[in-house]
Amino acid sequence: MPTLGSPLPGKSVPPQPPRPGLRGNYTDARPDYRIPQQWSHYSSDEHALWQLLYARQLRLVRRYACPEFLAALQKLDAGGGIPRFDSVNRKLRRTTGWEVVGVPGLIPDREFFEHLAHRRFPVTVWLRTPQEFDYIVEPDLFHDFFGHVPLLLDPVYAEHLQAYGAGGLKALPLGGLPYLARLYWYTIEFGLVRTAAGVRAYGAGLLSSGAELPYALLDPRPRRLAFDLLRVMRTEYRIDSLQPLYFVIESFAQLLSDTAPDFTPYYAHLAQLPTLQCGETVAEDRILL
Ligand code: HBI
Ligand code: FE
Repeated sequence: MPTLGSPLPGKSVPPQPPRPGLRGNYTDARPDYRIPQQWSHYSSDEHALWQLLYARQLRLVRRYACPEFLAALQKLDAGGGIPRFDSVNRKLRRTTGWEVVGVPGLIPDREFFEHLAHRRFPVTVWLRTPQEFDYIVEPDLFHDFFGHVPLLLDPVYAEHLQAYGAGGLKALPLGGLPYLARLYWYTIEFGLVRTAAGVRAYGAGLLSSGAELPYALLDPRPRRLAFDLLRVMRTEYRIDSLQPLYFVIESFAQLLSDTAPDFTPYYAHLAQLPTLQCGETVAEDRILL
């Protein structure tokens, strides 16, 4: 008689969520955590909620997002309701070779990096509830799609994200994961970029947030530092509050070139340096107003 929890003979163990308490349903996920989007299962209320989230964010991104994001968002034309991944993928594939794959939510780092390294972006298939309109703890369909997917149409950003995934797979055995998680946080999630019109947002956590997008660009409280790869990889971050610190790149080309070298020597160097809390300052910091 198999003990509780062990798979029945011939049945494989379903992929486990990376931590307990996550909302998504992982039981039917494939070994690489993909699940079908099942677009026909979304209710009219969910499509209506998507339209409201999209309309609110569109007003904000027009003022605060980088031009590359705005141009890509227009191409995706996803404001009318929850987009179909298969039709978005036809556009993505012919533009930068990327595609989105449905997942139940957060997935373990290895599988996440594996998808990015093969130009597949994992997008959560479930949408937040109306009560979570302004803030949600876990990344949902709106955060992942509205925040992360448009810039996959930008060739330089798309190349960087694939290189980031490949770097993640190399980092796993080297203990580089915490450093890469910080890099992801301060760029892909909360990054700012200098543009001809001034500093603008490219990070998905900002672009999909009603409150943090204007805060990141207008509020005098957070510090905005010039991007410095090792400084970013030394710096802790907080996941449950508005960020006290943002990093500003000059361009996606700079992000791509600064992160192009092999990181192995960086990990050895970083292991010797004290971790910085997000409120700390070091002498080399270039503070941008
Ligand atoms: N899983 N679905 C999903 N989406 C993410 O953004 C994500 C993840 N797993 C791990 C992860 N991000 C972070 O650890 C990155 O820093 C790697
Ligand atoms: Fe995200």
